[in-house]
Amino acid sequence: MNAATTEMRTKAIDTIRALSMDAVQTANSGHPGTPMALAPVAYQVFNHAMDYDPAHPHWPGRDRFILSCGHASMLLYSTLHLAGVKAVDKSGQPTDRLAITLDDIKKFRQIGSVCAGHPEFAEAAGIETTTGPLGQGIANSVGFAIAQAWLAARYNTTEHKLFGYNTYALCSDGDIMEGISSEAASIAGHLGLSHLCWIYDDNKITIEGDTDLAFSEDVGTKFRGLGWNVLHVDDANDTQKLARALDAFKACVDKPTLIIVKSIIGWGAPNKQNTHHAHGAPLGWDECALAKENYGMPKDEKFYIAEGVYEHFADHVGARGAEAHARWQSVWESYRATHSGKAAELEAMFAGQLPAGWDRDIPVFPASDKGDATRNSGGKVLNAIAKNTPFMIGGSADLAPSTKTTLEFQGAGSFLPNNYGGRNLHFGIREHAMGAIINGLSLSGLRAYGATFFVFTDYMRGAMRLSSIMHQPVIYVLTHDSIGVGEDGPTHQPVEHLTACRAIPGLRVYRPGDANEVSE
Ligand SMILES: Cc1ncc(C[n+]2csc(CCOP(=O)(O)OP(=O)(O)O)c2C)c(N)n1
Repeated sequence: MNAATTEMRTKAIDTIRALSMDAVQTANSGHPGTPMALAPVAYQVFNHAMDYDPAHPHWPGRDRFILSCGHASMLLYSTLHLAGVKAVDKSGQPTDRLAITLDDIKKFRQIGSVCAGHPEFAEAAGIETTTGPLGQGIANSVGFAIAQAWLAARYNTTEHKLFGYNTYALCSDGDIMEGISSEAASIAGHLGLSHLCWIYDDNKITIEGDTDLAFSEDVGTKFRGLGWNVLHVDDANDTQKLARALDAFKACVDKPTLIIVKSIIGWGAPNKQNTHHAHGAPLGWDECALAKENYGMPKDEKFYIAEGVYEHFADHVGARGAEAHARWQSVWESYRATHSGKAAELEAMFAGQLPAGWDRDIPVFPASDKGDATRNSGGKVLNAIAKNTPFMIGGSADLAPSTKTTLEFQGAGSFLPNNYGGRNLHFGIREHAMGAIINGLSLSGLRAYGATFFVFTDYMRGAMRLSSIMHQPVIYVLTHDSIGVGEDGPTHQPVEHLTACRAIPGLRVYRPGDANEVSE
């Protein structure tokens, strides 16, 4: 790499930093320190690792990037802006407009800007999922990776590698501490999801201070124990080391990868870096100016983008992505010509539609005095719909025999480490991760469902709330909705759960009273 390229790379990275701190300072609220620290990581992943076409942000074969530490939202917004990611219209087609304009960044956290405090799915193309509640994004990423593995198993052919994409998730100490991430990492390791890469920002700082206050686990050893490929980068500013780690991720074919990156929060801000004061409050214009001086940028300019920075992104993520997309497009054209039936299924999926005839076998149940448990009719209806909706998958948190949610028709099968084509997912006893994973499946285009006893919605409410906020058509099948659950006793009696679910904004709660109400 020559000196001019290195200089431009540094400028590009520092521009992410400066835009982020200026936006936070202008809003007078937000989180400047982590975008400043992780700018090289976002730069490297987008420009040199991902196949992502900014001109077609909904291209189905794209690599995905999730910012799980959503409070660092300016990192994502700055990067998507500089990468020139295009806005999409209602049908997901790219337009000529930018998804995130400089004006949006200047109005960070203000009403009317797509740059909300935390990234909100569908506000701007390039935001693959809503994040903010720590742990959810990385757990979503497991759903993304399961979707990729499933789509590859079901639709790829020897000549047509339609689905080989990678999912990158950037996460913080808080993400890793949350219980949901252990559930999600455990199942990802068990399944050997090798297209999944978590990048953990090991900066040792959280809101209350140093992580020594509450966190002393050996994350690398833990993840190795969970079956992950664990890599280390000892300096977030060393893009060569980041590049090598990202290459090692791509070379690993049997495990998910965790890259543990040491960073300094608020890097470059002389009085605040490496302290929790850089986490969640504006630095102050004086400190911003000092940081810019350190970066070699004009210290009094705000929202400054040096000449050549946009072009640098266009020459890297833009050019790489356009090439990868063009290659994919020709594979897709050939697939459509030779596998028209399967291609039609995928087209419906890409368009967010249900296939024609999805409801044609929904049963009508004869009237009966005795009636039947709605979980039984629920299982029949679910099977009838799934049979005619080829891209519908789901499962239960180890309760399928009770929730009656096993897909039993021919060819359904189980999704297992050695069989990624199965349609029955076995989440294990991990309700919270199940909720986040089905969100990830849904965001990947699949129709997804998850099942457990109604009382255990307590264990996955965080994910259910996000399904609702993101308007994802996931289905939660919640059985044993009765205080009459018998000898299981009070721990298994859903008492307040109906009210609690109905209180989640936008969550549609149906409580069928008999078999035919299930069908309806
Ligand atoms: C589930 C959840 N609990 C609490 C918070 C509030 N919160 C935001 S950031 C943060 C911790 C910050 O530490 P870290 O994750 O290491 O991020 P960094 O300081 O490196 O930016 C907390 C507790 C949250 N966003 N989500």
